[in-house]
Amino acid sequence: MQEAGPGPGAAAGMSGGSGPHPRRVLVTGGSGLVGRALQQLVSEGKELPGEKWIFLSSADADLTNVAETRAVFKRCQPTHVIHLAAKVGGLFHNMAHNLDFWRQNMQINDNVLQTAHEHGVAKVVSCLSTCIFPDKTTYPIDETMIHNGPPHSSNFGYSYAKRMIDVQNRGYHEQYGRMFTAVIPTNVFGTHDNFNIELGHVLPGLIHKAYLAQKNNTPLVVWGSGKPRRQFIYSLDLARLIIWVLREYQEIEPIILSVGEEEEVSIKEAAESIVSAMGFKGEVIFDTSKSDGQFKKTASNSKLRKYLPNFQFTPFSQAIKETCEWFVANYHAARK
Ligand code: NAP
Ligand code: GFB
Repeated sequence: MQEAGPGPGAAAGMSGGSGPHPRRVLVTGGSGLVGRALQQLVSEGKELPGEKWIFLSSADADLTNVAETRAVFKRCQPTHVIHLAAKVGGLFHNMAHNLDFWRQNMQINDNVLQTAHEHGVAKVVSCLSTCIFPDKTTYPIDETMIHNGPPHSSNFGYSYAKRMIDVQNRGYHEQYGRMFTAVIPTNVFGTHDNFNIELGHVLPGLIHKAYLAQKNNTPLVVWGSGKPRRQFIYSLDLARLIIWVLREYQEIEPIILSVGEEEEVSIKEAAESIVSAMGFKGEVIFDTSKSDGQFKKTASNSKLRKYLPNFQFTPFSQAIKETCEWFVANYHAARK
């Protein structure tokens, strides 16, 4: 359990927002990709005076277990919760374990939301994902479309579990007036990601593979055709937006947190950015025997832009460069 006490300065450009002070903000999943980005911002002084931030890992409590969930809430006494903890994986991990993704995420989410309710937590911000939207849809996707049809078959377990958070949030608000809301990030990447090639997401997987290809003088193998398209958000940008949601966003309905549609890139283009950032000079080949997964899930960030028209995302090439440099410098400590 990582704790950050009252920081040296107020969060830049953030008002106090709703809820009691001093705040005790409990971050479930605090040791993961997004959690570590939040930790970095808080350690840089983004918390408000008098706030205490507590970052959990599964070592502090297995949140699929209700007794452990209750015990850690009792210990931490949070006033606010950022709920990131989840069984998370890339396309190939999801395809192989849809039931596990369903069961574990359903258990985690029900335990965290019900325990937060029992503790009278003032606000919970949970996480959905742009990959949970209906596969057969019009574009761009927006927040109103979550339940308009089945998700892509590759990750139906994860997708349905995540959709239930939206149902739970509405239930806790309708029945108990709880301010339980959610964000819908697009594909996230950054330092402290899961760089495991079999289980992780595409960008950390390609960064790890490029590192090994360079070291072993072998080709870089990109799985699939490279044609699918994705919007990628840098974990530090997502963390900045999540802090804003915690303090300012007052809707129960979820909000998409993504770069604009115009920032969407193909997997091939993403691979080229990684090749450039890693300085890889070898051959790049596409293994089309591997699944492409969902072709696209182009999401609109116009709701976010209505609130934050001037928010600046880190340029993709800069974020990729920072992530690659971190991975090379921390190869032995990185999750892989
Ligand atoms: P991550 O790097 O895999 O981290 C997952 C976090 O959840 C870790 O802190 C992990 O703890 C914790 N956790 C997993 N199972 C747990 C359990 N049974 N009990 C307690 N803690 C548990 O995930 P992430 O990428 O940061 O994702 C954070 C949130 O963003 C998730 O809700 C995810 O669905 C959502 N999201 C992610 C993406 C993406 O592209 N990464 C995109 C959209 C939405 P340990 O460190 O101890 O394992
Ligand atoms: O990030 P990713 O695994 O998940 O991306 P999704 C998969 C896409 O990248 C497919 C291609 O088109 C793959 O063929 N790809 C190329 C690779 N090389 C690689 C590689 O080395 N590793 C991986 N993983 N892919 C996930 C959902 O979908 O999106 C999850 O399944 C989650 O539930 C996540 O929500 C955000 O973007 O396809």
